[in-house]
Amino acid sequence: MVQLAEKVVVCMADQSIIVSQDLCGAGAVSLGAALPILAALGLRPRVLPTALLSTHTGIPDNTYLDLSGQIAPILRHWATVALDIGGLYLGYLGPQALAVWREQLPRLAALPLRVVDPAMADGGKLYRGLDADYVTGMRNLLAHATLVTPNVTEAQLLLGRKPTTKPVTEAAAQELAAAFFAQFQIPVVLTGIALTSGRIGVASAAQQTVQMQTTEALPGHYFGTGDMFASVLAGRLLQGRPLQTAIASAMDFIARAITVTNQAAEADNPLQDVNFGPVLPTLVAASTRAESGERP
Ligand code: PXL
Repeated sequence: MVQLAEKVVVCMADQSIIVSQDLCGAGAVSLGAALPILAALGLRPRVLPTALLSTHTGIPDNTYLDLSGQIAPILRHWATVALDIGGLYLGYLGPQALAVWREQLPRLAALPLRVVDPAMADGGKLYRGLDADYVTGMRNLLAHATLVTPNVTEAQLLLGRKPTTKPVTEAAAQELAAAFFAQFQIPVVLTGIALTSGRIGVASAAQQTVQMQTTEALPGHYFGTGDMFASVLAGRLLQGRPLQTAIASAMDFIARAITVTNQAAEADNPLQDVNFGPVLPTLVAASTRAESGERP
């Protein structure tokens, strides 16, 4: 029986996923978060880096080498190799890569899982270097996704609303998720919602249903939490978990990672990134337990 369960782990988890976003040499965001997380989940990332940066753009004067010219040739080469891709996950792209993906994503419509995290803004503002055209381009890209994971600012911008920065009620968060689904007709997971109750919420909307999960708000404000969330979520969905289970797993991982980061008193970390490495084993253990029939 044990052997059978272990075999199931291998079969379920041995899946390839195309991951395209930038690589920041310092600051655990984008690929720096996605690759270890997906690997811990037993998945095989097939990586299309969109750009190489010295740090995330929260640090002034970061370097930026655009790599988007490589995306189409790499995809063409991959098409000649039996890669058996099960899904795709796009995160922070940058302007050039966004244009490339607007061409390429429609061609990958056969992939059953296409998660687009429209990583472009937070705290009411677009990230440095991105503008209103980027929002328009992202709106067009979303049409080809099967799941979108904006934070509140990104959802508001994509809906053409004025971004807000204050905590929102659960009802307002659910309305935002429902409005997003109504406009784009794509299931949405609205992440990292600061609620008036003082908790953090994740609202999801698909068809007529809006659901909300909440968790304790932990101290600290970190870069990359949205990337970590989308990575765990995409990985769990590729493992075949139901959406609400995948959301709970992503929320749990982030809470653990922030707790470890806060314990190390990294308040003076100039990159303001999360030290999630120590909690990666919780993803491995949860995969193994869940595949062998236990609850994660
Ligand atoms: O999603 C966070 C992120 C990813 N990549 C780059 C960023 C940021 C946030 O600022 O600048 C390049």
